[in-house]
Parts: sequence; C-alpha cells; structure tokens
Amino acid sequence: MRLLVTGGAGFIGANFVHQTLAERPGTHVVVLDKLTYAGNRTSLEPVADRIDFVHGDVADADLVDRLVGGVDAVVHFAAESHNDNSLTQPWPFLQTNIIGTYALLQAARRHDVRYHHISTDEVYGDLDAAAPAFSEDAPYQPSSPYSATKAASDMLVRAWVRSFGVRATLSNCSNNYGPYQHVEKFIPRQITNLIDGVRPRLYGAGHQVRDWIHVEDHNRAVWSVLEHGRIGQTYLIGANGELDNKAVVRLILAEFGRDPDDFDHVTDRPGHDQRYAIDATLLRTELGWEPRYSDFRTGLADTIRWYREHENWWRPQKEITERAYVAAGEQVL
Ligand code: NAD
Ligand code: TDX
Repeated sequence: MRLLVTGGAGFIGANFVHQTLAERPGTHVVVLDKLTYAGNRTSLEPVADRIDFVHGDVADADLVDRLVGGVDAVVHFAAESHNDNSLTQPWPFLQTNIIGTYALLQAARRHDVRYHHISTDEVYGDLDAAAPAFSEDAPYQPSSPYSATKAASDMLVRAWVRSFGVRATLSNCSNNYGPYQHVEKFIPRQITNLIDGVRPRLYGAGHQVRDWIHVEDHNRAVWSVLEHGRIGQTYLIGANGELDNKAVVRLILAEFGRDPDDFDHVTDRPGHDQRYAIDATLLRTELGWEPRYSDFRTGLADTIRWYREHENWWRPQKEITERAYVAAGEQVL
C-alpha cells in the first residue's frame, strides 16, 4: 500500500510512521509536513531512508493534488494542535485545520483515494463529573478556536462523503501521551521541567480531567479503522484512562522521587474544558481493538525514560516554549 501521512513529523504522525514501518514493512510511506515549530525532522531520522519526505503545506492544493494522486490512501494528522496557541493566535488553526482538510478532500475526491481523518474528542465540548462519556452521536460543542476548527474539518469530511462519495472514515481520540510529544503539552512539559529541576505547573486548581491513551494504542486503532472501518463512520478512540491533572502531576513527581506537593498552581486557561471521556464501545466491538497499555503508570514511566534518554530531541524547544508561556501571561498563583 502507498500511504500519504500528513503531519508525519509531529507527535502522533511520527509514531504512526515508525509503527507502520515496523509492523507493516510492505507499506510505502510518503510524509507531507510543513515543519512548523511543532514538526521535527529528527523524529523521522531513524527511518529517513525508508520514506519519501515532502516539505510542504496541506493547504497547497496543487502539491496536495499531485501527492494524493500517487497513493492508495491518506491518513491526515497534520494540524495546529495546541489549545493555548489557538487562544493567542487563532488564524493558523483556520488555515491549516480547515483549508488544509478541504484541499485533501478535494484531491481524495478527484483521485478516488481512501481518506482517514484524525480528529479529537474536544469537538464534543466538555462533560460534568457525573455525565456519561462521549459516544459517536454526541452533539458537537467545541469550546476553543482549536476544537472549533477541528469540528469544522470533521463536518467537511462528512459532507464530502455524503455529497461526493469520498471513501472517508473519521476517528476522534482522547489525550495522547508517549515519545516525541512537543514540550508545550502537559505531560512532556512537566517531565522536562523536573529534569531541569523546575516545579511542574498546574493550570488553576488542577481538577480538570483528561482521558489518557498511549500514542501506540491510538495508532493501532487508526490502522483498524483504515483497514476495516465503515465508510462515512466516526470511531471514538479511548482507553478508559481518566485522571485529573493534579493526579497526573503527582504520578510524575512520584516517578522522580519528589514530594507530592512539589508543584505550582499557575494562571488557568480561559474557557478551560473540565472533563473529556471516551466511550470506545463501537471500536472495541465492531473492530475488535483493545489497548495494550492498560496501566497508565507503566506507559508514563516508559515516557519519562524516553525524555530522560532523548534530551537532544527536546532541548532545543524547551526554553523558547517556556518563554512563550511567560509572554502569554502565565503567572504562579
Ligand atoms: P503536533 O502538533 O505534534 O504535530 C502536527 C504536525 O503537523 C507537525 O509536524 C507540523 O509541522 C505539521 N503541520 C502543521 N501545519 C501543517 C500544514 N499546514 N501543512 C503540513 N503540515 C503541517 O500534533 P499531534 O499532537 O501529533 O496531533 C496530530 C493530530 O492528532 C492532529 O490532527 C490533532 O488534532 C489530533 N489529535 C491529537 C491528540 C493529542 O493528544 N495530541 C488527541 C486527539 C487528536
Ligand atoms: O502546563 C500545563 N499545565 C496544565 O495544567 C499545560 C501545558 C496544560 N495543563 C492542563 C490543561 C489541560 O487540562 O493539562 C491538560 C492537558 O493540556 P494539553 O496537553 O494542552 O492538552 P489538551 O488541551 O487537553 O488537548 C490535547 O488533547 C486533545 C491535545 O493538545 C489536542 O491536540 C487534542 O486534540
């Protein structure tokens, strides 16, 4: 199979490329990535001679048309992905997440190429503590510019399936963790802070809940949907990993042998979603998917080890990321 992977130099995309080449060596992978601040060529260095890497923009319709015309399927990971950035600079989110998806859908339509759309649970908004988890028919209620643009891109995919017969599937996953995640995100930020002897930073009181899944489990589910999913269907991906942010920080502190209260509360995120939770029954029953990382502590310990061993990978981004948080007004409460 010839596969176009957009955003393959980002966190989930790079893991997807590594897993695909390891587990499905017959796949020919073409990566299209703009190499924004979030893209990192070195994430693909170990497989550089086994893939075609194209440095370009998913919103470049001519380039996208040419690339999609040469493959059997597209897996579309590329996005502006960080909520905090979408609050300070929304425009790139509209351009990449909406216009980029439009360009890919038009090309998939023209060349009749199978398309899989990577999306997020955030399109469904947030949940009260006692509410049932999101399922595939939950109403769309995005809260941030990021999740609004992801919701818009999902809607385009659904419309292109119905109106133009594009052979597309969608998956909406919960919060991922694992190797190659940018240090702007919650878990890598706290791990690399602790490696540097800096206290973890919890937004507000830290009671928000996220449903954590290891990136390898997410990507295995993506392959299940790509191979066996029903055209037009949305599949929710999650591994029953609900924890509040304070609990996650305390697990990380424990791995570093530090006191459980050794963290700072900082300025909360405006519009901060309270809780995400996924009901992945459809994925489990219809496609037979099960997560392999059933224990978050084990996955977290592996991830901490990875960051300790790959300082060269994250170090160049650390200071600039922390400076951006200060410039955006983050203060210790
Ligand atoms: P990331 O920010 O780590 O990587 C995004 C990649 O896309 C980068 O390599 C970047 O250079 C590239 N990119 C950005 N704009 C581009 C453009 N215009 N053209 C080409 N490439 C471009 O993101 P991630 O965390 O790996 O997320 C990947 C996908 O998964 C996104 O669609 C995101 O919405 C979705 N998702 C992420 C999570 C999560 O927890 N990280 C959860 C659910 C869904
Ligand atoms: O320093 C921090 N302190 C903190 O308490 C950071 C960076 C975050 N947080 C909180 C905010 C969230 O409640 O931790 C939680 C997780 O934050 P992020 O890593 O920014 O993730 P989130 O906003 O939940 O979105 C993530 O999951 C869904 C991804 O970034 C999205 O791309 C994905 O769609």
